[in-house]
Parts: sequence; C-alpha cells; structure tokens
Amino acid sequence: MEYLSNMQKATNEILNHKYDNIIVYTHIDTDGLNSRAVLEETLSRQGIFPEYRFLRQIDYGTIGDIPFGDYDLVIFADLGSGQIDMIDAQIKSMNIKPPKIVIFDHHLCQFKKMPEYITNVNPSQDGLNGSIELCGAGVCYLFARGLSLDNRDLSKYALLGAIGDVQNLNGKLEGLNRNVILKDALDLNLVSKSPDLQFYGKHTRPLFTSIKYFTDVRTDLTDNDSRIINFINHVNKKYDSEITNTNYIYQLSETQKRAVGSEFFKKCVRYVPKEWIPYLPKVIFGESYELLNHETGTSFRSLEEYSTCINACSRYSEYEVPLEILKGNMSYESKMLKMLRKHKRNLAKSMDTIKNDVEVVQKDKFQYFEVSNNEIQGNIVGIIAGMSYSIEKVDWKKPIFAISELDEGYKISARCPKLLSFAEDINLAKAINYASEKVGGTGGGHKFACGAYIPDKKDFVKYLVEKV
Ligand SMILES: [Mn+2]
Repeated sequence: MEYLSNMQKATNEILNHKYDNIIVYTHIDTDGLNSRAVLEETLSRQGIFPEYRFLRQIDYGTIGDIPFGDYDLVIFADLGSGQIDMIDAQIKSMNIKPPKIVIFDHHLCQFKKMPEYITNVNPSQDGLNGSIELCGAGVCYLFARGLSLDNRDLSKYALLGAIGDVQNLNGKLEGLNRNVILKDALDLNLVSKSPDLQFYGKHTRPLFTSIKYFTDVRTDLTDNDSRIINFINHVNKKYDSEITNTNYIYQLSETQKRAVGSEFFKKCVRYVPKEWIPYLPKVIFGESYELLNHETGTSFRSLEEYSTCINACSRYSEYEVPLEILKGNMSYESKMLKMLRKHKRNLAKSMDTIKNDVEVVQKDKFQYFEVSNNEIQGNIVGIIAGMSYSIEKVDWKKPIFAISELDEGYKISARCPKLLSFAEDINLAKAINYASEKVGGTGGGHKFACGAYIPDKKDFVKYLVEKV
C-alpha cells in the first residue's frame, strides 16, 4: 500500500508542518488546470495560501527556473513522477538545503533511488493503471477527500481532468475514477451519467457534423454531406423517428440514439476487417457525463466539450481564462468562446493545408507527414494529425506521425484511431519513446496519442520502422 502511505505522508507534510513558503506547480492541460483548481480550493479551506505557477513540462530547459531554494515546500501536480532524478540532480547542483517536495501525479514513475525529502504520490505504486483509473486531478481530489468529506464537491474537477486525459478510453470511466470520484459526484447531484453515442460534440454541433468527423472507421459517410442526410433519413424510416439534420445529439431520446448507433454500427461492419468487429461497439457506444449546473446546448455541459474548451485556451498559453471559468467565474465565458473560435479557425485552415499541400508518406506499418511551423502551428499539429483521418489520402488503418519543424529541433505527434489501437494492440508511446531517445530527444504520452521533441529528424523515421 505504498500509494496510500505516501498519500498519508504527503498530507502530513502539507498540513502539519505549518510551512510559511509553499509553491505549487501544476501542468497546463485540462487535467493540470483541474489539479490546480482542486488544490487551490482545498488548501484555502485549510487556511493555506501558497503561490501557484503553471509549468508546461519539467525538463532541462525549465528546471533551472524553479526556485527550490526559496521555498520550504514545493508541490507538483499532474507532473513530476517522471522527473524525480532530474529534480534531485538539480537540487544537488544548487548546493541548498533541499525543500520538502510533494508530487501528486499519475504519469510513469522514473527514478533510481527516491530521495528522502521527496514524497511521490502515484496510483501506479499500488498497481493501479494511471492511464485509465486515476488522473492527476484525481490524485489531488483523493488528497482533498482524505482531509474532509466536505471536499467532495471538488469531484467535478477530478472528473473533468479524467475526461481531459481520455481516461474513458474504453467508453466509460473505470477504477477509482468510477467507484469513488464519479460516485461522489453522482451522490451530490453534480453530474449525470447516461448511455450515449461516442460521437464527439453532443451539445455544440449537430449530429450531422458529429457523424461527418467520426474518424475511428472510414465509411462512405466520412466527410460526405449528402450520404449523411440519406443515412439519417434511412434511420428515420426504419425506426419511425423524426431526427432532423439540425438536431444535436443531446436533443435525441435514448431510443433515437440507439437507432442511430445500431445503424451506424451495421454500416461500419462493412468497412472494418473481420477481426476488428468485436472492438467496434466500444468506439460507437459509451457513457457520457454532464455537469448539471451548466445549461444544455452550451460548451460547458458535457465534460468532453468543456475539456476541449480548456485545452483550446491552454494550447495558446492562456491559463487564466479557463481557471476562472473552472472556479465558476462565468464573466470569462465570452473570452473563452472567442479563443475556442480562433482555435477552430486554425484547425480548419490547417486541415486545408494537409488536404491540399502536404504529402503523406506511406510506410508499411505507419504513415507520416512533415510540416513547418508556418504551415501548421506546433501547438495544434497533434490534433490535426488526429483529424487527418477524415481525409481520403490518409490511411485510417495505420497510425500517423506528424513531424513539425520548430525554430529549434522538431516536434513529433503521433495518433492512431482508438479502434485500431484496440484491435492491433498498438502502443505508439513505446515506439515514439524508443525512436526519439535514439536521436537524442524525449517523448511520451498515451498508446494512441503521444508526442516527442527531437533535435534532429535524420534517422528518426528509420527507428520508428523498427518499433511500430
Ligand atoms: Mn494528467
């Protein structure tokens, strides 16, 4: 029970020592921002008011800026477990008395020997799966919940973090995410849970568009408006329903959703290899979660779309706006929606670039394309790689790698449709880690979505061929 005893130790460290100088670093994605929201609220309820900072990642470029010598306690959330040796080496090189360090994280732990002054709280220590059972905000939430059951109102943040990190990969939340966090949120009537279609965009775009951009299976509906209209008409006739082209998924009844889903399933069956069919249901049907204090039809009702909004801001290094929205300050709403629109415009423009101006190179087991920072901004190239599966020349049965040229070095983004990753048991994170380390870079992420930074692209593709 290493994780639980570390949680106890961390709690003791934070609460019982009455440190004057505390600083909290959190990651910048949806999970990181929600970790921040949980910690800030929990600690202020305890009368503790640390300094807070956001950090994109701990690496050799950023670690020198962390003022370890100025604080008694440094807390990292949703990052840190993978950089313990680096932190220790940095502190040793500073010739200072080490501060106490607490890490609340769910990423892979990597260290040779745990320094005595660091407490690393990570569910993987008890054999839990940090990709689907608990996220960074979830670890922070369990810390808060351990202090007082009155903190259970913060469960909504932990759920948002989990969805932001795609921990509902298998169609629904599982493990501690489900048995503790979702249960708390349901008990307090903060969220609803219901069986649903797995199409993205239940409150913010018509069913029509959701079908159009479904990228797990390429069917004749992919990116084809008139066929989608025919498909919806077919469903209506067969099931005697009246779904219109402008209906949003949230407006459909459960029966209508089931009708659309089963007809869509039947269609997909004709397009996927036979061995993949058993995995089809879980990319079409799943569970969706909604925040009951937000109106239907808004960007903040479904956890998935809310999470997209937060990421749209943080990708452009805007953290204040999503954090305020998370705390319930809706006066930032128009700012956030403005950023979301800008983000969507960038995506649309970049998709045109991929369609018209970029060559997709086909290899035996994967495909890749190269772009410069001017063609597609480095901060969205991963999303574009994922969306590119709706384009004809991209093979939806193979993973895709995007190599984007930065001012210095290259950013690599890898994506693979969920269905493909289930059916072929593909682990892109392993492949990208291997190839990027071979060329002197660093990489990581999930099986089906990950990234890396490399100094030189020469030989990178060769190493990928060895590992994919
Ligand atoms: Mn995370």
